[in-house]
Amino acid sequence: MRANGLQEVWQQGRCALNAWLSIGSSYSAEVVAHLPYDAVTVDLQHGMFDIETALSMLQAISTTAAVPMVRVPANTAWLIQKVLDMGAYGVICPMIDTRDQCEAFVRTMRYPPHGDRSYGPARGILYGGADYVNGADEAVLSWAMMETKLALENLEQIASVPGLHGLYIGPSDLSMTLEGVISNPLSPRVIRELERVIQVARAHNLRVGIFCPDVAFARVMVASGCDLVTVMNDAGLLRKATGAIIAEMQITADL
Ligand code: 3PY
Ligand code: MG
Repeated sequence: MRANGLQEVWQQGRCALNAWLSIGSSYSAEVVAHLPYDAVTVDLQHGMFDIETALSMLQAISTTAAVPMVRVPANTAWLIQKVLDMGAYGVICPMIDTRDQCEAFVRTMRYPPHGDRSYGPARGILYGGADYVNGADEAVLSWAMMETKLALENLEQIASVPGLHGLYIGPSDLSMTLEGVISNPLSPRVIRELERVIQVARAHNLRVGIFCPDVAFARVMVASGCDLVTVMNDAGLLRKATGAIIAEMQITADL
């Protein structure tokens, strides 16, 4: 079975760089995945597209070495199993708040006897290889998102669910539920809490990933021991790069 490139990155002691796709286009996904990212995540929660477009985006990503992952919109078994069958090598599940929710998520991700994933691996086999079913439970990463006050209260119980691979921090929802607003830079309370998530992940041998609004914050998160950082999404990067060109051209026009 094809190894998960993220596990290889971590064996080398590196922090992985992940791209985040909110634009529903296989071409856009292909362009991003041809850059030297370690992983590329298709965002079915807040991305502006549906599941069929996600399939073509996963096909585009898998023309490259970047690990294809999906953030699903909810902890919903049929949807999670469909993106697994579509060849996702990692699933990031939002709003995991309790141990029960985390156990249900991990069960959905795994084949019997450890879970209740239904057999029908379709693109899983095309991408992963003929023996996909034997290795999928280990190679395909399950990430529970920690992004609410309630999740923080249940952090230890969630982190100790067997079969879970990682915790993925959502600083925006964390700020919303802790402070009622999103601030940049993040409030000291949010920073304290996300540092606690990193410590608890470490203590339970889990990987930890985080969404970062900019490079400065991502650097701090790498230094804090995160295993995977996402720096902005495709729409944000497009806006930033386009805005920079417009600003430059205005300077030129003023000359
Ligand atoms: C959050 O910050 O809440 C996220 O979901 C980032 O993707
Ligand atoms: Mg969120």
